[in-house]
Amino acid sequence: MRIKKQNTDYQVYRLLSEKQMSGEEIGKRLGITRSAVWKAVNKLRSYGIKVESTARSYILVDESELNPFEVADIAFKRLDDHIDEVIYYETTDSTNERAKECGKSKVLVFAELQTAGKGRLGRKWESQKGGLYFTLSLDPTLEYSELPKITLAAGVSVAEAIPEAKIKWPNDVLIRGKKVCGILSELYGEMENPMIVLGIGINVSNPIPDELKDVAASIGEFFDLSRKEVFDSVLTNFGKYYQKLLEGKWGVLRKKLLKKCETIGKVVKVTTPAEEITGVAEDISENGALIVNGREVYAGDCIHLRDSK
Ligand code: BT5
Repeated sequence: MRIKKQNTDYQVYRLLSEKQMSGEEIGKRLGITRSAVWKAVNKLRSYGIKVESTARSYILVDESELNPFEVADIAFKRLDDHIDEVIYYETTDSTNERAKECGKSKVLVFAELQTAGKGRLGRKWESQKGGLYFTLSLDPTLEYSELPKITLAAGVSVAEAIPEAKIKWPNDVLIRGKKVCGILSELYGEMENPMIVLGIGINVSNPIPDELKDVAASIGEFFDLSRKEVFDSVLTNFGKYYQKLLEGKWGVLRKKLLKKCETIGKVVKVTTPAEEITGVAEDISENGALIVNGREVYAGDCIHLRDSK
């Protein structure tokens, strides 16, 4: 299902999410007839959204869970100029694949569950119902060299949305050592003019398969947070930090990252396509790289071996 900012049903949802309103008032505000309002309300109901009607007004029954219009509302509010269409799936293979297929920027693809969720290097991302799985198709003017910073900005955005959360460089968010979020940013399109998608998977209340329980967890095992709360906070944070990146203010983000990143100060083993580097993770550079033994590393699998002191 596709929701654009200018869709009447979305506009009606947005007004009703602020306060109850008569059909006449909604019609006036949106410049449409009362019968068009009624049609839009029925469309919302057909998606399972509870809208009560009294003699005087329509009332949106407050939902603590996410529905497609709530996803769109949060995306449009929090990412403002950066998203103007939301594509919502009950089930899809991978939101990153769907976003790439769109071939345009300013789109957020969201799924309740993924049948072929992807990690890096062809690995699988378990995506059962109860988690958050979404992908942002980003500004086409972004240089692909910004990719590591975008992944890190997303990590900080998630880590700041969850109590106790820490970042394990480059793309994991952990609570008490267990992975609750993974991030996969990808380049696609033409070589000379690549586009960027940013995929985020967060375990909120989805079950974790037995074989991953030693390394992974859902937020719900530690904190009582709804998907709506987590989604809203993550997008609020990302909206802020993405703007900083577009303005070239990486320094602000780097400071936030250093506070949340538990990789710094550890002896690590980083495996890149070219080599394996073992040493102390000293810092995150001005370019968004991890500095290990004085060398810049932009991407790779990282294992924390021990504290350096
Ligand atoms: C990642 O890869 O952590 C990136 C995950 C990105 C997922 C999002 S969901 C929305 C969007 N659409 C997609 O298809 N993907 C993105 P990596 O660092 O390679 O970690 C993968 C490893 O994490 C697996 O090999 C497992 O060990 C572990 N893992 C798999 N599913 C997990 C889960 N739900 N929670 C925690 N760990 C998991």
